[in-house]
Amino acid sequence: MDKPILYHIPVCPFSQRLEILLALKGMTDSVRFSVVDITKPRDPALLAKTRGTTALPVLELPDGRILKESLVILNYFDEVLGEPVARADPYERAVERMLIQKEGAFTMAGYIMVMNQDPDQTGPMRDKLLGLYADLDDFLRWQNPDGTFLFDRVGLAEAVFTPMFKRFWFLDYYEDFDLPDTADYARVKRWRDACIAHEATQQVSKEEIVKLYYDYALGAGNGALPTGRSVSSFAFTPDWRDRPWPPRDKYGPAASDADLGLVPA
Ligand SMILES: N[C@@H](CCC(=O)N[C@@H](CS)C(=O)NCC(=O)O)C(=O)O
Repeated sequence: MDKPILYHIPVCPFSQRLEILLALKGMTDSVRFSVVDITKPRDPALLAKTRGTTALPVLELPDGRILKESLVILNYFDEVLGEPVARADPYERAVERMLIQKEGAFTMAGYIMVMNQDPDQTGPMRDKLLGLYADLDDFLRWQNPDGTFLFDRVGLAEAVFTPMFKRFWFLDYYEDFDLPDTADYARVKRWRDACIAHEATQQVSKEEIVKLYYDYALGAGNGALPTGRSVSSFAFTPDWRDRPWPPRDKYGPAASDADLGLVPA
């Protein structure tokens, strides 16, 4: 039988949500992954399928129908592939959705912080993100104070948040940000660390995130080039494993293509 095609960018957190769900179901093979290089102009044939939008992931069903938006595709996969990961009880499913509803502001705060180029804004941005972590902590203490996950196992909320917890390694590296070791964050820290460690979420590593997102730390997102550079840190070649770790100080001298191992020195 023909498989649906998932057009995706390998390190994209929104795509990783779907990879986690498929891993939880043991059904990674039921989808064909088609890799898109974010540093190159988008293929017109794919643009025609998406009616001009460029954000990925995009799912193409065997009959040509298209679905966009990671949360939409996540729910679709959960409904059509194998046993549902979503909670069976309607109230619990609503609780799961309440937590998932918080992902947009959380994601935004972390990305704005890594891309920020004004050192005076670091403090307010840190406070904003800590406030959002505290809100997650409160929610988890409300719903499952003594547990690790939102419920008894990794579910949809974990599939949604874990890719962001892993992307926020770029805050650890470039902003020296981590959760304080205080009671205010203990519950969300337990959740975050267990999500990061779970076997179904191992599609990316800290080294990969830190190296690929160097350009974000200079304020250039989505494969855009920082001033003076000719190769994006998101380039597929040279492979990130063969490149050195970028400088941590995002306000210090910017690394060149050669410093980053993107072109021969
Ligand atoms: N709301 C979208 C966001 C997807 C998104 O921003 N994807 C990024 C990659 S991580 C992307 O495709 N960027 C390239 C572009 O928008 O052209 C979703 O959840 O699917």
